[in-house]
Amino acid sequence: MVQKDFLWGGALAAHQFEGGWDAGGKGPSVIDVMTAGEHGVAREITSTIEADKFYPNQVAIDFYHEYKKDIALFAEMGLKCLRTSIAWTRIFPKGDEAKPNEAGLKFYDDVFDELLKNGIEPVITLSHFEMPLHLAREYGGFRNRQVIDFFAKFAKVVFERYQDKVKYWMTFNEINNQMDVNNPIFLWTNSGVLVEEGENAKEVMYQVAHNELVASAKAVMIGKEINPAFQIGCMVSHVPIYPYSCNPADIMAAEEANRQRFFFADVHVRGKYPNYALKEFEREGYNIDIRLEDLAVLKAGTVDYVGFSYYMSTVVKADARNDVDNNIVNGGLANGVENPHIQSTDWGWAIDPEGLRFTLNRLYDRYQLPLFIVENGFGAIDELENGKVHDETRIEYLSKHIEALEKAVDYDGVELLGYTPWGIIDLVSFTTGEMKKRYGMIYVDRDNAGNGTMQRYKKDSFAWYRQVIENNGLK
Ligand code: BGP
Repeated sequence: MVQKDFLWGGALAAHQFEGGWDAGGKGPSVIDVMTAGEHGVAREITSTIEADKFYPNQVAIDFYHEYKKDIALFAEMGLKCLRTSIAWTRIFPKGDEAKPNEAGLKFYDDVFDELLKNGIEPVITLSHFEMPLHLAREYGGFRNRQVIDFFAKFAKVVFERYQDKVKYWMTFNEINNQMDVNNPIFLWTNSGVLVEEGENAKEVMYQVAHNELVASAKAVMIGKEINPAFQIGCMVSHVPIYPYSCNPADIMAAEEANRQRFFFADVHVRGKYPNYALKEFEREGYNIDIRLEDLAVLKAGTVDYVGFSYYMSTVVKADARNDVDNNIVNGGLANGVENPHIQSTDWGWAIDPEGLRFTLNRLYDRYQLPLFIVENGFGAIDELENGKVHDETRIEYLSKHIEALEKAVDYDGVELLGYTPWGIIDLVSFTTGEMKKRYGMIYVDRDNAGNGTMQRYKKDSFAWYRQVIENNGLK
């Protein structure tokens, strides 16, 4: 049984559900120039917004205009918290303005007030894949140290404005998935960076990562000064990488691959670079601009908790190393060495509830900080029939993951703040830009091409989750 004040909730990200991409003075973000792809077809990053292309995040599910109705549904479900993000471009439309955009600030005041009125605590990510496009195009995104200051200013403005409404914050969403330099969408959406011809992608990534880690640590310092009661966490995607066999070579290959996944949280939590990374810079001859004053900032701005997403696990085999190196993160992991013991979703993501318990133990052992599962879920095709969606497979997926987290808390003694399943209401998929990859407990009538009534329907999982929350867990 989890503790009484356990934060059962749901997770969303501004660009995937708000819509209103140019409403209330909002500027374009890096995600607003990403077209819709589909499974196996990559999303295109266009240089401007082109009239003949479809950009699914522009309207998304139009929470911007429907927020009161949607929050009423979240309240009916009994959510104790809602994890979402603030669109940086609502507050600073271009990113480098002297003054914030009042209409954008007011929108989140209204949303947070509505949530609080309904007994739902907002849990907020500062940057979930949507930095201002202007900062990406004109400044080179996080390649440029000036962007550290723009981010710090954005953080200061929102911390000050919402200090009495929000306690739990996270800096950058899944900051570690940009380690997968083979898929350009990760570096682009995290940092506003595209690798150019002739550049060493990994070296670029580490430079950008350094600047972003400094920006995150600065935000933590600023936040703590504004309100010492703030709880500010990092947010990483955690995909445990299992050795294929007990062959020591496989074990070591898995260890090395896992380290790549841990790198970002290691810095966020410990406030310094791990030796394995410094050795890699030396070995590979990477020339990273790390200044003395940065080291002091990293040390002073460590996080209070570790927020993470968990969807799947993967497998490493020493003699398949080259393939694995190309597949070491996130969506890409779905292409890793197949695990004969587990099944996958339609999108090839391995379904591994036991892996969640393993992850919780691993992260807790490594960091000795409270953890927060801020994403977990089952992306699937749902059928709406006579206003109903019978999503038993989702219920089964979530039940097994909740069982695993309960075991980690109850039996293993892991400190866990809460659980917010991803996409509590259907929204645009990040990796593919589709609507048909659905996670929600509330169905939204909208298809991949943007057609549909936008009407909301409760899926079977809606009532099931309400019961879980009411019981404070599975009974
Ligand atoms: C994580 C992101 C989310 C979300 C989720 C599911 O990587 O933080 O933004 O979208 O994965 O991924 P997808 O939407 O591609 O199925």
